[in-house]
Amino acid sequence: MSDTGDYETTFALIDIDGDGLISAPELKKLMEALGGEVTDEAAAHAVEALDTDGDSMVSLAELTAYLKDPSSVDDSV
Ligand SMILES: [Ca+2]
Ligand SMILES: [Ca+2]
Repeated sequence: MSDTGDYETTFALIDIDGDGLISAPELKKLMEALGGEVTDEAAAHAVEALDTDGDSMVSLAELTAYLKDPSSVDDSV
């Protein structure tokens, strides 16, 4: 299995409605599963941190870039 395959699997788990993009509500569910209470604002903020093309959604490419190099994402914005 390639690295990309692993990321695709992770992505598919997060992308609940299967439209190929991770929305803020989907990321919120993931964050809640990982760490408890998450506000809509925090979820939207997290999507913005990962979103590099400005469509307010996280694509597989954007998630992969983050997972490969988390330090590349500026989550202080
Ligand atoms: Ca989705
Ligand atoms: Ca995007």
